Amino acid sequence: MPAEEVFIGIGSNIGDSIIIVEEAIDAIGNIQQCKLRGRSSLYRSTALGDIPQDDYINAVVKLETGLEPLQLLLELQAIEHAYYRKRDSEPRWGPRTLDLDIILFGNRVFEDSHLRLPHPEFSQRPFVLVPMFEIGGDRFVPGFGSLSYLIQQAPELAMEKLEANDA
Ligand code: A4P
Ligand code: MG
Repeated sequence: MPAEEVFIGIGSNIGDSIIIVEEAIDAIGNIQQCKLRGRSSLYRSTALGDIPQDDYINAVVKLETGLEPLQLLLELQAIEHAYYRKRDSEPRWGPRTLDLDIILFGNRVFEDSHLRLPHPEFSQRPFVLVPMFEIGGDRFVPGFGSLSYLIQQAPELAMEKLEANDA
């Protein structure tokens, strides 16, 4: 299959988030035409945004996929739904059981009403940038700059990496 390298951001702050994120990583690895090529540690961080809510557990995975971006988005939404995320009743940036975002899809730049690539907020989110750096080291993201530069300029956010035995 002609494979593209994809980074997916995973977040949860409702329920047993550590277990939910670990199960989501397994589920992503089982999507058709997808091979898991790397996964970050889990990170706990203060919620970004104006709505007071619990801390998030976040991680990033790297995939190779033969799917097209919108096909992959549908697969990810099916996994979100499996965790009973009630999309219509949740405020934007509010608490969520499981949130899966496509961060980068190769070097594709794309925008329609369902999907924006790269993810519009990724460069401002330490809980995405730091796990990406952990998986793949520094890399240049066209139109944005290197991950190390982006990490330096991103807003500060209280964040800790969980060791394996914290789970
Ligand atoms: N969509 C467009 N582009 C993408 C993409 N690249 N990947 C569309 C995935 N989906 C994309 O998504 C709404 C729609 O975005 C989807 O139907 C899809 O077609 P959503 O997941 O329901 O998100 P939302 O809540 O409406 O807004 P948004 O901006 O996606 O919220 P976020 O960005 O997911 O933010 N703080 C910490 N510490 N950690 C977090 O993980 N997450 C959020 C939620 C807020 N604060 C956080 C965290
Ligand atoms: Mg989302």
